[in-house]
Amino acid sequence: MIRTKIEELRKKLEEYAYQYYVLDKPSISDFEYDELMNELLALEKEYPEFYDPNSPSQRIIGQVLDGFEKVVHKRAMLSLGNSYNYEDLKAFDASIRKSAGAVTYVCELKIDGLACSLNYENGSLAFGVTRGDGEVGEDVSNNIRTIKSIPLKIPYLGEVEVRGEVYMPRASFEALNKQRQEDDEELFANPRNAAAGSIRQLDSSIAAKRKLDGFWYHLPQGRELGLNSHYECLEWMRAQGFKVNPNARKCRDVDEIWAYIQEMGAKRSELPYDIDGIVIKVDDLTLQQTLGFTAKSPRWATAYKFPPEEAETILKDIFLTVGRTGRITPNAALEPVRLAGTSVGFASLHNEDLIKERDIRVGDTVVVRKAGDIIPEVVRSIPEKRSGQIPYVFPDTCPICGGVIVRLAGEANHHCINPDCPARVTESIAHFASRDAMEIEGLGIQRVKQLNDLGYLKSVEDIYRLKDKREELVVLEGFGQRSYDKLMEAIEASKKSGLSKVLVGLGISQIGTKAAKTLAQAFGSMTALRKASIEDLMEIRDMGEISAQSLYGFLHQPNNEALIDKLQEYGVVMESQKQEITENFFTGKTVVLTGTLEKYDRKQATEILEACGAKVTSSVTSKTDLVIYGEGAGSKLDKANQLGVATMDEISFIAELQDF
Ligand code: 1X8
Repeated sequence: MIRTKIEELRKKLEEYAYQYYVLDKPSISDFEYDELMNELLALEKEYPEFYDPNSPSQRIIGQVLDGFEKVVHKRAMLSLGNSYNYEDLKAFDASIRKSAGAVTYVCELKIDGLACSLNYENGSLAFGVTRGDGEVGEDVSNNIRTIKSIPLKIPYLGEVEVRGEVYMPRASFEALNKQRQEDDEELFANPRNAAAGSIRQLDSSIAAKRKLDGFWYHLPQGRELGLNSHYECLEWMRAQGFKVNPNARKCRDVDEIWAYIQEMGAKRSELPYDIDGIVIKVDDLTLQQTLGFTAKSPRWATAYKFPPEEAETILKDIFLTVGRTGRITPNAALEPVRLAGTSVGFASLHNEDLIKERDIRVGDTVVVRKAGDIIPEVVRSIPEKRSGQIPYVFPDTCPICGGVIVRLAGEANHHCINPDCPARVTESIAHFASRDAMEIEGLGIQRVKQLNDLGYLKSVEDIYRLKDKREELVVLEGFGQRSYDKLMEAIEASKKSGLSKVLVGLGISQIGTKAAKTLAQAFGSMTALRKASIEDLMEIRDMGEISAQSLYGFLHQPNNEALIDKLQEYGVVMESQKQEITENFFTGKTVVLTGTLEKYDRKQATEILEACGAKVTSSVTSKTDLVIYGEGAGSKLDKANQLGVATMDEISFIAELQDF
């Protein structure tokens, strides 16, 4: 029977995946695994009637969604209280001992990923949800299924929820960023951001390529399953096929906990994944229940946070970089040093004052730290290790164009004031092409610099002239027919980005994504915007005098006028596009608000809905699509129910809005 054959293959493949990804003990070769998978794929294609979302084939095929469904968590996903030192742990232990005599704790690693909830029914993965704000998360089942160590089937047949952390192993993270660098794509700051970005991909074939993993550490229904301790919960999950971190340990007092913390702290940099602390939980489930929860977190657990990791190294040089606006940032070139799992060779020094205050000199031995474990910074220098280093003098010329640099009174930053400074020009062009602006994929800063050096890209408008240079460009290093054609397609498509994207792309001081959207909606076209006075501009929501002056000044500066004219001539659309309202749940709906909402007053809620493309009316009729109700809603809600009009409470309303 075909059905039996398919089911056998699925079962075998899952067993092999378990051995490989959970136990780390592969029992067949990759080649044999691929053979079996191909056999399954072929059969499933031929017999689509046997489709199963939990077939191992779904781990690689993937699905494309329009958006994620919101899911209200059956039990809130709480955060933990924090501890930072031995005393904090003593206090935590004392508060527990008030309710109990001898207590056993379980200490575990705190994985730096994103918390998710897995829900099984009839032995199958039914859905997987992100933590979200703890109350409402997003259904990311398709992406969860691509994580090979997560069981799609489990022996237990009841309804059960398992919680844990989805993370990206360091090796996957490094490989991903390397690839992104080659493709001139924005890099992820750390494995956690990369994991979060991957789990929120609408196309799960992308998530499948991201090599995510997960550790599972919480079983909210432990007691209902007849278990007595958290440690037993971990064992139960392990027996069901979940990947449970092997470093959990029972501890009987604060000194044992402290020893565990020291031991894991020392092991931290060698782990193949990031951790940001240690979680300490009361082991006994009955005691957990007695202790209960505060509004925000369980009383029976705490998270010990590691202090930011620091390392000593030599400051080899201080060099300046110039941004799009001419702002100059001093940076430290360091003797590479390992810090929180990565090699650090550069750090920002922010500005002149910071260098002076910390008396940081070239050649010094310095202490570096990763602030929030993301951006490395120079914390201090160690003067005792100095041998003749002289105080740093901030240069008075731009390192790129050699022009004067100025620091205005009351400002922390120096600026290069030469508008033709090559650094400013290339950064401006790359900004115009960036994701927030015209979204021209393939025109990152490296490519812009290359084309600028060669004279092809001296200003933003030159972007739209590259299409006349095909023969010269396809022979350039790292280019070729295919990437040239792709770039030209992206450039052509960018012309239709619409007014708000153009406004962002022009890089006008004070005008960011949000202001640009509001302006585009209010004025509808560049022509109208150019005619507006400062007063007209100030009438727009959230536009203050400084933003209005900045925009007005920009639009009436002759060089900018010429640039905008040129762009228009090349076919860049400068009208606000209908699609500027990203199609969303509320678009096109007739909505009635009733009762008192907690988060917004009536006017704010109306503005938000209108910005979503909804029409807000006051009475419920058969034409009403949706009634959003708050506290104390009465007759309008009753009427909606009578007429069978859809209704929505405030939590779902807010959840729906979180998409944008
Ligand atoms: C968060 C985390 C917990 C654990 C590991 N990593 C985390 N990020 C664990 O219990 N081993 S518990 C937790 C939470 O309750 N917010």
